[in-house]
Amino acid sequence: MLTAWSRWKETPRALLLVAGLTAAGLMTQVAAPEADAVVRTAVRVQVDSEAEREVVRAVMLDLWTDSDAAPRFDVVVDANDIERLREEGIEVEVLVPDVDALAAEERERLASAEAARPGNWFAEYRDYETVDAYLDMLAARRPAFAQVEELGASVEGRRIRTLKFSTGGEGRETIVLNGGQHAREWISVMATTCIADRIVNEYDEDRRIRAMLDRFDVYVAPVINPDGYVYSWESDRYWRKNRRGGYGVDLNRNWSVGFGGSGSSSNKRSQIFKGPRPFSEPETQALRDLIVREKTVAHIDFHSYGQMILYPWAYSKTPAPDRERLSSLANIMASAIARTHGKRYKPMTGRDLYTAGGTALDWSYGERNAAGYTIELRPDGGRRGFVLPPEQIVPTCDESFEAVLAMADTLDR
Ligand code: 0X9
Ligand code: ZN
Repeated sequence: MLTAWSRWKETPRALLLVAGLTAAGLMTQVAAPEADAVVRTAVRVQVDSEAEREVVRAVMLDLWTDSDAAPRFDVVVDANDIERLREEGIEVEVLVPDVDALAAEERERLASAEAARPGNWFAEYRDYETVDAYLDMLAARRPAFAQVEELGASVEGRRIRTLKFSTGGEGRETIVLNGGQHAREWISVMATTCIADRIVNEYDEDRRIRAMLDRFDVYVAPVINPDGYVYSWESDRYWRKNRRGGYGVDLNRNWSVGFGGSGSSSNKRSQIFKGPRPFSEPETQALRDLIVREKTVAHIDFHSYGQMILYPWAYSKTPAPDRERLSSLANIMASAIARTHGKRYKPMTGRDLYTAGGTALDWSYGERNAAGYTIELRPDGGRRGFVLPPEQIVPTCDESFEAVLAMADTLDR
């Protein structure tokens, strides 16, 4: 019997409306951090009018989270501008007094002997080379069903690789999981690598993993943006985009559905620079080609932060034709997460958070009719933002893996 879930692939293609070119949205112009020039402070602002929003935009150095729904969002400003914002009547809560000091503290920790010590690999963040080598180690452990595959190469020529899990069977439906579209969102790299680790190391004991692989091929690609990731380790902890031309393209604005619409920018300096045309970047091409080549029924693009499960559309207010199913699957994942360590991840459409044109989830759904999600991992707030304490890698992996298993189980019905 065909259930709602197994009929997923037969739903007629969504009619895609090109989002109106309202440039107002998220035109963030981001200044490069000048060495030692200013103390950069992450703050949560509460704005009560478009005019106040403009005041914040005018002074902000970086945008950490945005929200159209709530009048609150997290930005980085010069510490000297905080008083000015308050004088304008804007509520300002300091989240990280000195974001560069926080990054320096993390860098020191990573350089310490303790971080280098073998033991639990997931007790600390790992750099690109180490993650890439770990994929080979995982594949070697279970060659019967795990292989490493090269998906392509980045702008600077680094390889973009994925683990492929397949226990056989021709033309299986496929689940694609990726991390690291955004360089600074390190937890997305670690959580996806850890999900792959669980599949390899717990396959024999966990019948839910076996059930998933009996039914689906699963791809896990932890570092879609290797150049940006390396740059965030070596030069600028808060780098988001790829490294095209030194300015970078926001890979999560470079997909073709809603490309160039509201919530993306034509300005190279913007954090949400969309690039010259859809799929202009080898990193988005690599992931797209995998999703197209396989019978992809679900795609989760992991990000941070905010603890949210976002489903289509991100680019438009129009409800997605499969909105009910997308939302019920998001609720199922949120419950699985909550049961793990009690963390609340809020399900909503991408658009409910803020409009974003050219994102991966909209493309996977709109072009491939797959269940497309962005999961924003920990933390929930900006107290440390992208610099999540390493003790939280494993619990974040626990809850993400539960979400993936719950999704696979639901899709199987
Ligand atoms: O803006 C993004 O690309 C994602 N958030 S992040 O803070 N990790 O950069 C969210 C994309 C999903 N879509 C919408 N929120 N509209
Ligand atoms: Zn992101």
